[in-house]
Amino acid sequence: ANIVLRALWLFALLDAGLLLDGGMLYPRESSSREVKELSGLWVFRADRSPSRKQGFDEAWYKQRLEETGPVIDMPVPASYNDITQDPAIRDFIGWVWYERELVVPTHWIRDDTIRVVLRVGSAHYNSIVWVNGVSVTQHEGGHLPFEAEVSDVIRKDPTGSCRITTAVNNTLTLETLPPGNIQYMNDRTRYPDGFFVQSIYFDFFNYAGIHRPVLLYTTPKAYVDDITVVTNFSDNTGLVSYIVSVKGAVTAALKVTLMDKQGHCVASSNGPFGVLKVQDVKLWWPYLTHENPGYLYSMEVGTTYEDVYTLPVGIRTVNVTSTQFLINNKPFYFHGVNKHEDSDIRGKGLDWPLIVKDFNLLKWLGANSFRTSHYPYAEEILQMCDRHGIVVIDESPAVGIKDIFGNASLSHHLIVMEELVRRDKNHASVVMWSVANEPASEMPPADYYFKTVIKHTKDLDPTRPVTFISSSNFARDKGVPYVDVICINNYFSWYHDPGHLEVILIQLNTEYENWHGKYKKPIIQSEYGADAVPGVHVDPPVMFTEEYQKIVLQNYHKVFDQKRAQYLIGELIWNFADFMTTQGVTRVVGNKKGIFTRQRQPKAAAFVLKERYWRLANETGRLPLWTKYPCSL
Ligand code: BDP
Repeated sequence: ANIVLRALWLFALLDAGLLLDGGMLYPRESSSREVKELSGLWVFRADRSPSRKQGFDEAWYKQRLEETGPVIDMPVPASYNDITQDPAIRDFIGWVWYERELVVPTHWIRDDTIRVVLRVGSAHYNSIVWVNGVSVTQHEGGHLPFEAEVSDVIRKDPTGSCRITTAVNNTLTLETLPPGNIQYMNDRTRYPDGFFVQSIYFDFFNYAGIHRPVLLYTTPKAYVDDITVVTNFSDNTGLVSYIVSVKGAVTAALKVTLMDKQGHCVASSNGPFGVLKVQDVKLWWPYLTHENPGYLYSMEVGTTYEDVYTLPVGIRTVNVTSTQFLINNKPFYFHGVNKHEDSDIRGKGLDWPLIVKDFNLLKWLGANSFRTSHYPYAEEILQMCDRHGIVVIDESPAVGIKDIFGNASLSHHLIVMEELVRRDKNHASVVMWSVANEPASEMPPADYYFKTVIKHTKDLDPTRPVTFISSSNFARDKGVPYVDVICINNYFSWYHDPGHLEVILIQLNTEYENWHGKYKKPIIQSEYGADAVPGVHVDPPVMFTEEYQKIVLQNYHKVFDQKRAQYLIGELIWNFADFMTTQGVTRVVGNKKGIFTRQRQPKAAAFVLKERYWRLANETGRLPLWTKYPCSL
């Protein structure tokens, strides 16, 4: 019955009143689609005028940017903040302008059956895009992609020359996600003329710019606009329910083929929705729970008008009980990390060497999961998770929501959840949505606010549990009744009772008993940790040393080991690596709670965690064959 219900839900989606129009499939090349990546050097100019509006007043988008004034080189993707030697660029607030010129292939111009789409993987935060001086799209919020069809605009110039201008503004207000506030300091005896600061309520540097690849891609006029899959299995049979939406054709016959890794067809179907049955299914398993984790099929969707799109599909189920998290009906214990998109020079810019290094470190550590604290990560990272079997708690950018629960914030939050689910719904690795981090949910309006956001998320995707990340106010927390899994952050012996390692056992125990006693839901320790400045040693331990960080972890682990026999279903260290923050008296060149440095070298705590995670994997999972005799252990 469950299977039928899931399939029915999918079909009901066809009619659902979604706020967003259209799909957001990851751009992939196929026999019918070309992709032109625009990564590399762009031209850049920050609008330093006091109003930050000079660019609009002078319509910089109407000409080449270098004709408007001084420009500099800027790599894309990357945050602009750490690229130059100019502190005013590092700390810049307001509009910056990017430009890239290119020539599009002649057949894109001549063949008007080709649809050309411009896509931005993400830009922080508010963006406006022009092509050859014509405004083509606008998007609010970072971390998520947006796109626009630009066929007509580029065809106006038969030479195919194409000038892409993007204005990006990193200003955060009470109605953006994350929220922020601009404060003007008008006391001229204390601050210079025009002085203002951007207040933020989150603990990472507010990097800005074009953070993920910009590209042009093509589709035929009638094209596959969106695909939704929901998977299930019974005994040896895998079930893939799907819906395909095609745009640009009144009727389109569809052929859907599911192929295994060897390229053999294992199931096929016709029509815009259906259920594919896979005999002798190879399920998608997390890393360290199976010899062959992260198994992906390929679902090839083809239309009679000859658009072809291939989606990777992992077949697995997710369920939650009052004490367990089940993947493929087996209890799953999260032993993983919280990350940031953050590194030297690039800031939050997507960087392949960094991504691959981080996955190698996750595997070295024996981590089977991470949370995308505190915003959606690049799709390329989620694709790696699918392939390597790294389980993901996918978080929205709602971090630092204090007393801002008004209608405008709420509507924006709903749209962001919709953009997030639309983008990530087909990733096997994504097993739970997190709607916010540490909201001030003890405030009365938070009840309606979180009830609405969580309900909307469940309507969008009834197949995954939903949570938000709490910060230890169990008695007052208004949103918790609506979540499926309780996720808690706490920093005993750090922010509370600093220096007193001996409080951890009792305080953590009390915390868990309170939460579970009241709500009867499984618990994930979604953050815990301590800052350690690498290379600083004191024994007996004191705060900020590598020794102190180690003992904080070890004391937490004692309680984890008692509670995981009962209802604790996971532990995620804060943080995988050191990361940059706003300057402040508690931050010594950034947050140092990483078990790796920002350059990805291990601190002492990394070895503690590695030993533990491999032990947990041995107890709870099945190690892949190649790890039976790992030379590095
Ligand atoms: C937690 C926040 C996280 C911070 C961490 C810390 O969720 O963003 O970086 O505290 O202070 O409460 O290190």
